[in-house]
Amino acid sequence: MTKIETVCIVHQPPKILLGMKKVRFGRGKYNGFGGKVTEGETIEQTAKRETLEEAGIEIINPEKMGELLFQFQTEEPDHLVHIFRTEEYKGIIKESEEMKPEWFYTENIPYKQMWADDEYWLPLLLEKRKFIGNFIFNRDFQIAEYKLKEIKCFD
Ligand code: 6U4
Repeated sequence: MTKIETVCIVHQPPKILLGMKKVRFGRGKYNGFGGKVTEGETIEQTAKRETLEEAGIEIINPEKMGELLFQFQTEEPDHLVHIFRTEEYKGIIKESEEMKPEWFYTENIPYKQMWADDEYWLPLLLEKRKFIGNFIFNRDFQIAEYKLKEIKCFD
């Protein structure tokens, strides 16, 4: 069963907001805010809800930039992740039980402490380019194979 999830990157050039994931899947990695799409919710609603829960902020006009399928050579199910970018938000950034938010200059993104795929697609997102792709991870969570392509828009 594929897990359908979101990731949202707050991008206010020259900085981006990431969160250090403190629990469960992806623990110890910096990532955008996000989580599973629940029943009756649109994907954009999930992106908003999860960013509010994890970073305490209300994102304004998030734009979908990517759709990525992550597959594993372990028991981990596939993850289909919808990636959003937003520039504006309301509220005050706050640490949650799941995430510790932190701003980074885009020239200083901590790729070594992120999912291995991020260094492939995050530069595209920062240039406001849209993309689709898939990544296959080995048992050490390194990339065994991948495909990534830029697209003009989502159907
Ligand atoms: P529960 O609800 O307890 O299962 P948890 O296991 O913590 O939650 P969740 O819902 O926070 O997982 O979702 C995992 C998050 O990680 C989602 O925002 C999607 C994101 N993610 C998964 N694989 C990723 C990858 N390869 N690269 C990336 N983000 C990824 O940048």
